[in-house]
Amino acid sequence: EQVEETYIMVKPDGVQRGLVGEIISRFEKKGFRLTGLKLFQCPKELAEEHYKDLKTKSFFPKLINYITSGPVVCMAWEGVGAVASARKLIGSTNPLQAEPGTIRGDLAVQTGRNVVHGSDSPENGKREIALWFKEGELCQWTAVQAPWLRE
Ligand code: DAT
Ligand code: MG
Repeated sequence: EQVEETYIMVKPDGVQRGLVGEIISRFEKKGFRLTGLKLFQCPKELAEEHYKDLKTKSFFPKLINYITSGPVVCMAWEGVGAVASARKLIGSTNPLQAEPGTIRGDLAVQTGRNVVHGSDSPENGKREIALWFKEGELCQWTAVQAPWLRE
């Protein structure tokens, strides 16, 4: 049982479609702790660094265009097993294959418009939070519900 940090981001389509509250709500209700939150217009260089592992893919230029096409909502969430759990809440990359009940399964129809990002490993969680947030933008706090979430 490892406390992990994960970087979650509402992509520009999620912001444009008015899904910010809905998406935040799913992580809140699950019981993770929010440690960072901001609306942000992502510069091209940051998008390229974030998705650097996909640089050789044919869809890379379109992906960068999409992510920089409007503001995103950047979030840092923390919790036991938070990385894998958040990926489950988000669902498969292709929203048509994502299970109902997941964010992508419920709210999206195409891979190129899949409304939300979540880190794929604890290492990438740390890397991405450091990439998208400055130190003073993150908050550590004690949630009053903590003893009601874990015994
Ligand atoms: P995920 O976002 O589920 O972690 P990923 O890291 O493999 O998926 O890819 C990052 C994003 O790139 C993904 O959310 C949407 C886009 N993408 C991935 N595969 C794609 C494909 N085959 N065609 C178009 N866009 C793709
Ligand atoms: Mg990924």
